[in-house]
Amino acid sequence: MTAPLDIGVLGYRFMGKAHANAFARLPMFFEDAPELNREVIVGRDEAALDDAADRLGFARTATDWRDVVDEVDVFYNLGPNHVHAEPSIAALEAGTPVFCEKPLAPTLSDAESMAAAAEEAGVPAGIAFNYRFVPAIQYAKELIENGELGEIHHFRGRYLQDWLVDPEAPWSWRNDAEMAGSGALGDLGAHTIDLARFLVGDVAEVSGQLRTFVDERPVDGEDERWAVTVDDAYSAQVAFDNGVMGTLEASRFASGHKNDHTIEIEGSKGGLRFSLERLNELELLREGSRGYETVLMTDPDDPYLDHWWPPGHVIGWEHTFVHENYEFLRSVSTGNEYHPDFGDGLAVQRVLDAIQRSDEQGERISVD
Ligand code: SOE
Repeated sequence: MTAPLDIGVLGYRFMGKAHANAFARLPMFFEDAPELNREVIVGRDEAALDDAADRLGFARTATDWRDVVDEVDVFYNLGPNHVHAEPSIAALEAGTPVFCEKPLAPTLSDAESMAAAAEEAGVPAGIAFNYRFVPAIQYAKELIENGELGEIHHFRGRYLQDWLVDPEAPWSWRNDAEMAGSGALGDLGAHTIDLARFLVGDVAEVSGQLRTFVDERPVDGEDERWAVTVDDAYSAQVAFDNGVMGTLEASRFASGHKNDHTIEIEGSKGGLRFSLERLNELELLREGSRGYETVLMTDPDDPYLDHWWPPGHVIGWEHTFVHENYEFLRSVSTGNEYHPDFGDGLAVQRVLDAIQRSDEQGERISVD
């Protein structure tokens, strides 16, 4: 019998909860998932850490990631973007597999160092592009690979939220270029670009536009306003290596849209449409059909669905984290390759960087 994997997690807020939920669900629903010990949770605020350890089921806490990265079997980096590089590289240098939240880093050069460290370490290094693990997206990939949509012509992806449309919404690290790298572009656009690469192929050229609508925001609990140094929204026209045309967009100012990630793909034989707000469905145009039909993705032979409920019993956003953790942790225990990995994270980062440069230079930019 193999020993359980000791898990160490940096970060206990939104993403900490999403991954801890996945750790708890895995033994219940995925019989062949490796056994886990939720060993240690890392952060700076001891009281908040104790509370998080209790709620999320971790055995102990630590206030310095340096004490943890070489002690555990897997290191999860779920902190803000500016703490992705140093702890992840240290863990990889200690030979510890790493799973890191997206985008890979605030800057292209940090992302390059992280991908190089992963290459050198030769252990699994995954990035949390969880939307690959929506059953409808996996099914879409199968359809495209089997040629059922024919030759792909168009990719359209937009990720719309509205939590910053109120100018009095408080400042956070997500509004700061040093800590976040970029705004809607890196936080939301990274997901769309990953799906574009997963479903359609690599991006060769971009023409991008970034915009900040509110330049400063109130700091919670203080009588001050701090500058917003990232984009609130971006859009880009992209050309894929294989000739596919694409348009991408993300915003935190899209009134009425809460977490609306939409993908549309058209090919010579058919098309598909996916919306995260209806994640159990895929709209499909099949060859010879006059219009789109809505397919409910809850049958046991749909990707991952045999682990959950009887047909028609829908799943949610949190299940994408269970699926990605299942695949990643199995790659840790079996030694099989995991994707998306740090190489995929770096490829996305190159596109993010090119879109930003294209906006700054006012011209179309080649991704390499
Ligand atoms: C931002 O609001 C956010 O939480 C992103 O950081 C996540 O990656 C996305 O899945 C949902 O929205």
